[in-house]
Amino acid sequence: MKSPRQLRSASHWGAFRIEVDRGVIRDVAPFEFDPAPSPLLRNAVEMVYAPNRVLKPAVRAGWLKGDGGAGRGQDDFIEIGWDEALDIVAAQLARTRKLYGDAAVFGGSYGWASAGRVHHARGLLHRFLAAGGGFTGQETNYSYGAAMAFIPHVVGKSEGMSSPLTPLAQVAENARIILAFGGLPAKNWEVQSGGSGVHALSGHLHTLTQNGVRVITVSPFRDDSPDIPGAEFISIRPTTDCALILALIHILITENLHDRAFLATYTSGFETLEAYVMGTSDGVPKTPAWASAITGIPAEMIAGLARDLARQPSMITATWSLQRAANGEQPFWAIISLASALGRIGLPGQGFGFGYGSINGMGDAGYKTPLSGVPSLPNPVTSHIPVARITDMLMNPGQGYRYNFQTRHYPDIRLIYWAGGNPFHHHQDLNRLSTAFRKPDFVAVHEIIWNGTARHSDIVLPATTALERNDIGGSSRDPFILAMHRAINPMGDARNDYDIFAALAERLGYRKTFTEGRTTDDWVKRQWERSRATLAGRGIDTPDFETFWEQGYFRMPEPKRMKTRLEDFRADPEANPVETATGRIMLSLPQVGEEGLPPHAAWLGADEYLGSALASRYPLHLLTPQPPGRLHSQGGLSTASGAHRRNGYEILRINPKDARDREIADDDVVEVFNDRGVCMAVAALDPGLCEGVVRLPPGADYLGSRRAVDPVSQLDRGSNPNILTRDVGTSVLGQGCTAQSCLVDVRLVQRSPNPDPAATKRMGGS
Ligand SMILES: Nc1nc2c(c(=O)[nH]1)N[C@H]1C(S)=C(S)[C@@H](COP(=O)(O)OP(=O)(O)OC[C@H]3O[C@@H](n4cnc5c(=O)[nH]c(N)nc54)[C@H](O)[C@@H]3O)O[C@H]1N2
Ligand SMILES: Nc1nc2c(c(=O)[nH]1)N[C@H]1C(S)=C(S)[C@@H](COP(=O)(O)OP(=O)(O)OC[C@H]3O[C@@H](n4cnc5c(=O)[nH]c(N)nc54)[C@H](O)[C@@H]3O)O[C@H]1N2
Ligand SMILES: [Mo]
Repeated sequence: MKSPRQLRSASHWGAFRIEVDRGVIRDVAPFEFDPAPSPLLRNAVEMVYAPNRVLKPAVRAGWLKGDGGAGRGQDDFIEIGWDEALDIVAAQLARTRKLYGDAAVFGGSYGWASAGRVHHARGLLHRFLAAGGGFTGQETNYSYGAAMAFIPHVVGKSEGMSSPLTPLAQVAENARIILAFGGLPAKNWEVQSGGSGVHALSGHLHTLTQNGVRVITVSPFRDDSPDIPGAEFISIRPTTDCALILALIHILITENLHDRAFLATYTSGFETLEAYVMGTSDGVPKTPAWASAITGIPAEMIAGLARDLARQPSMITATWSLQRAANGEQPFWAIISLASALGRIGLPGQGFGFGYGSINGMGDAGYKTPLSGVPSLPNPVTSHIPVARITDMLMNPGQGYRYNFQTRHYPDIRLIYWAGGNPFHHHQDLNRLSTAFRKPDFVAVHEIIWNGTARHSDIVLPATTALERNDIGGSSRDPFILAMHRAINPMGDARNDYDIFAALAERLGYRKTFTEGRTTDDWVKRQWERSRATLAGRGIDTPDFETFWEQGYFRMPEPKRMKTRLEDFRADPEANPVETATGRIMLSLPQVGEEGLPPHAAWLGADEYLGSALASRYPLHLLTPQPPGRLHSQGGLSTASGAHRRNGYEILRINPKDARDREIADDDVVEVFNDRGVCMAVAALDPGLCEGVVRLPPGADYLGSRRAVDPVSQLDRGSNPNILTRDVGTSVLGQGCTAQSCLVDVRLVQRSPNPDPAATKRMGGS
């Protein structure tokens, strides 16, 4: 493919231009149309040259000795040649399929990989394994898995978690209040899956400010509130939002502020919810005073908020993190119930929508930018699991479990294949996962970084990064389709995931099925042609491939006004019913009752939160929000990520009072611990954090290996909080990840070598 004059590429954290000098990337510059380029931009380049880059195929020493997997995560690796490596992987796949069947191959391989859509590692792995007979996969996601499974039962399939939100521009125009559970944290808008040309949050915030919309954040952390004049903040104890929302509904009912006509026409089951909220069904009225004791929010403030919402047009949103907790289905169901009681669903810019604070591009104008990767092939195996149940699956083959109103059974996994994800970043209770990963006969990983997942494999195959291959990036919610030019030759012996799979398929006798005779560059051109065809169908002209490739981007025209969510349903509920059992929004679901849960949104508490029994032993609630400075574990050693570390450790935010109780000062090295494990961090006192709450972003490497001693302290412990988080599904409804339901305590390990006198004084003060 011809190289353009200006080299360009994209990452999940934005598009950029590249300066190359004699085969080395010298610098990157922001995409010229991005109004707010991300400070993470250089991460893409720093990952290419990272000191822990995987450069050659390598096999685990213990595997060569036939240790049955016992040394995974601990062993040394021995570099081997590509032919030998590919022979090993092909032979192990063939053996597993023959002896144990195709379901014994686990290829779920959850993970973000890189931005380009052709070289999407997980999609390519699925295609490769499907063509070879099939595999056990993973469904839903870590982001909003519980809601993804459950919310369609409440509002219908096409109004589920993947459908577009009401554009924020319409919200700004029509709503007077945005009630944002979890706020609109700027750090989350740095990234967008697939890459983006525009970082849109600052623009939206400007419009909201101009239109005088009240943005009310409810969160345990003040910084989640956007940095705009007049932004309001209500501090709440983590994972107690559902209690607050029920109390808001209680006020609406008692003060007759609820929209009875809306409830009667557009919803079903309100009476059941009402009986619970008023306490007639369980003897506990969900009053503001009741909610205040759970949430820590003054009762008068709750009542005032309910009255404000009843008076003014509103949009109610929550970050996805709210449902990444025990019974995480409940706060989302409660929000839909509250929005129904307010009766504003389907009116322009009003109602509810989840995730405005979660990721770049939410609430876009409705671009529907068409992008596609190498197509999937049908998977003949149906034993897939809800994504976050991986350790349970590995530990308990054959065991039955309830999920999404079905009984399923875990398959018996003998081979794990991972490409483009880092379970030793993303999963909970990592010491348990580490044990589980030693069970299968064989583990193969494609990686670009020597991380916890690579070290838990038997063979690591070095993959290229996006800057070493041609691709096309972008997101359906961004106005740009982005050319991703190969800037340099592959580092070391790295190969494209696609070429690795093609070589394996060759050995296994199905190369043609996998490649269809195409090279990766053929696929890049073909994917552009597919986008073109889709756009032609919408009457949008596009240039030919060569012109697009030289230009480096294609900008979508501004779309026509997009509808507010459920606008058609509101206009005519008979003609446009929602796809639920009653054709209406279901505030009560009898089949939830059959699962042993209340049949309506309910406050169920949790084993781990500030009000649970365990809080007497572990009195701090640990939140593990998305990391600023990097995407999950990607770019962990980058400069931008380093700006959020101190002395080699991640920063643990702690309320000054909780710090004082433990004689901890700013910059002290601390241990964060519970019964599941311990990790280390540097303390930062932060009065913006709710008392009893600590905050440590995930993404640090899992150092459950003697290869990875901490670079500064030489202590063999890192800052990976997923050592501490719990690995139990949200509930039988969604079986999502519950990382946010986690109690810990913190103790001082080492005084800061250079204490900041001002910080010490601050501590002694308040
Ligand atoms: N405690 C806690 N845990 C969480 C969360 C939380 O909020 N709290 N959030 C969860 C969420 S929402 C998510 S989405 C997950 C994210 O979890 P992941 O998506 O697994 O995290 P990443 O670090 O992005 O992992 C991508 C991996 O792919 C590798 N990679 C990148 N490009 C390529 C490529 O082209 N080829 C190959 N072969 N490899 C490549 C990277 O080096 C990296 O190791 O984490 C979840 N975990
Ligand atoms: N910089 C950066 N941005 C990212 C990512 C990244 O890795 N790096 N990952 C992306 C991905 S994959 C995803 S899925 C999204 C996830 O998006 P989210 O799930 O929305 O992200 P979080 O940071 O976990 O949570 C947002 C905020 O919710 C608040 N919060 C936590 N628990 C509670 C609670 O119980 N109640 C209330 N009211 N608030 C609470 C936290 O203070 C937190 O700052 O982020 C995306 N954005
Ligand atoms: Mo996510």
